[in-house]
Amino acid sequence: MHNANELLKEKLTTKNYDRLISLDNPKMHKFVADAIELTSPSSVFVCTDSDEDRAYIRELAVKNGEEIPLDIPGHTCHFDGYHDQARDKAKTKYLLPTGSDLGASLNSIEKKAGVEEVRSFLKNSMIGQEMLVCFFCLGPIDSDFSIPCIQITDSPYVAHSETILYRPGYEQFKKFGSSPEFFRFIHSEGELENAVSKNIDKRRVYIDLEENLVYSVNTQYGGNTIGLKKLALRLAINKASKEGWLAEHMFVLGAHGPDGRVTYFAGAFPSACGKTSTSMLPGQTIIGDDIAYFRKKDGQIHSVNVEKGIFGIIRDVNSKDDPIIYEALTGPCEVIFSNVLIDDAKKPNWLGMGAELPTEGTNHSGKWNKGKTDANGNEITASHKNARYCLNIPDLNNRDPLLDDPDGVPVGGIIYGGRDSDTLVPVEQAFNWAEGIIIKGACLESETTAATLGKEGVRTFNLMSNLDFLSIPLGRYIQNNLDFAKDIENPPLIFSVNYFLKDKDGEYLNGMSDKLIWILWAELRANGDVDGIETPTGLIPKYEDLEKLFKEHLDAQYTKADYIQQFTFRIPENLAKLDRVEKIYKEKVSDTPQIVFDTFAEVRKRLKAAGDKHGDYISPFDLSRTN
Ligand code: SPV
Ligand code: MN
Repeated sequence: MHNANELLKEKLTTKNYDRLISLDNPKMHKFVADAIELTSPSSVFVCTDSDEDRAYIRELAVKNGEEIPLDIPGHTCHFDGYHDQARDKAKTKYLLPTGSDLGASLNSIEKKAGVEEVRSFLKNSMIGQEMLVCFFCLGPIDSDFSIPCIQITDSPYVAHSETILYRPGYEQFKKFGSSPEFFRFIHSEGELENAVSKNIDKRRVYIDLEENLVYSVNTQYGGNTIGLKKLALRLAINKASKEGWLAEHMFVLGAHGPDGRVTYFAGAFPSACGKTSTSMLPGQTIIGDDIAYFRKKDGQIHSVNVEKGIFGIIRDVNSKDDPIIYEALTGPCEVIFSNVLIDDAKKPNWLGMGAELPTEGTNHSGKWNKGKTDANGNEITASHKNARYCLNIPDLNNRDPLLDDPDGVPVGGIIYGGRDSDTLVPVEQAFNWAEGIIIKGACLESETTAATLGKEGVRTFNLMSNLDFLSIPLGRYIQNNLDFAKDIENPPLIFSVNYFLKDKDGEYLNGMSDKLIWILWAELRANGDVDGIETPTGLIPKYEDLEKLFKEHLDAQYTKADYIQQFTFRIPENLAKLDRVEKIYKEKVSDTPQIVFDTFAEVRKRLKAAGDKHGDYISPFDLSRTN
């Protein structure tokens, strides 16, 4: 490339050139110039933080057909291609420099070959398109947590989503001058056919950890394209590991205890396992629903939401189970719906919305009518199971007042949850931080969902629900988590929750709203207000505390029979889980810290001793009598 500045001057209008040049950052200029040279856009738009520029992006998405205006002002719908409906794990790879090793669990490609391949797909990919150059900030503005980012994309849908999901970054870039420490994302949807990416076989998401740079091409689905979301999480995990903080796949919630007390919880759940709905629990306040950073401040662990919006799964959002989101989705605020069913009245419809669905309309398969099948003869549902909505948290009436606090919020508890039909009780506190990280976080398993491509319902290991996004060896990641609280006097308590326990007939043992009770019990525990009953793996609630919480918050009678059925400790299932997970660490994770195996051995001993004493299935009342 010849001089970056000259190229920018030549290709950009004066207005856009001035916008770029008034950010005094040569590394960023070089990145933009290289992207222009590579992708050959017909024009370049440099987006500042102004309302006018954001409106330009919004309107462009409609003009180019990537978004369709819906009946309510501010609402639009975007469709991804039929085979581009979820994160593509197989084609998401780390660009691995010669001589480095991320361990067998992480998907990688030799760097030189990978860069060549992805750049060949990006070559001339923006001919005839406008390149959008956008600046955002991960985490609150002007904070120790902030990471400035630049997103280059030819998709106004991607840029529009980011203006909703992230804090603006143009002014941040100005403040932080010529520092080379920022994340870079380049995305092209590639050739389009009916407004969707055509060359799905050439879909790639390649991540360069040395350069803090991610390439994404021939895809539109948000999880593959919205740079600041899961692509940035991968970069952040690597950065955090070097700098001694944590980047997690977690919501952050203000749980409201007695007398106006607010205790903040962060929680990790694999995609489509109740993370967003936990962050939205009635009567509580939301900081974030997907990605959190953690740093230590004044002897406490503090956390921020990396985002300011939600890219949530719309399936089963209805006025009864998710009233706050439902209200936002049916009211006049800015929302991008994706992969839902649009009817003649330009209304969005989705599975589980609590109303009868139309029998025809337009969805991710084009013109749709009930019974339509795809090329493989599978019935196409009205909306895709991974259909989503994208909205601003400030538009929700349950936003927490500390959402944008540059210091974040102090964390009182960490929660790990997954889709588990037969093993873990609904809520349990770990005995201490290390056991929490190892037995709750590092043992997390979940049955797969529609959020990634592939078969659903398969029990899979998902370390802290962050496995899809890890960019460092698994053992190191666990060690970082263990070490993080070492110098903290009273670290947050760690809990597991399980909303998906089933009885022998396959019926769920809990209602959707019960999760509120588990979180409020955790809130009481975090403040020392109630005692727990010891199990081999931690502490579970006493019946009378749950009975009171159910009465007070759900106006429900929680019976002893419910309690026994749900909180019976399952020794064989817990042992089997331990065996499954231990096998993975033994066989696949060569850098597993020894303390993980030692803790497994210790917990296995406790499980066996409890089984010998009480039998395989132990009623919580029997456990409480022993204590
Ligand atoms: C998830 O799948 O965990 C999401 C949506 O939050 S995605 O952007 O696809 O990652
Ligand atoms: Mn997520």
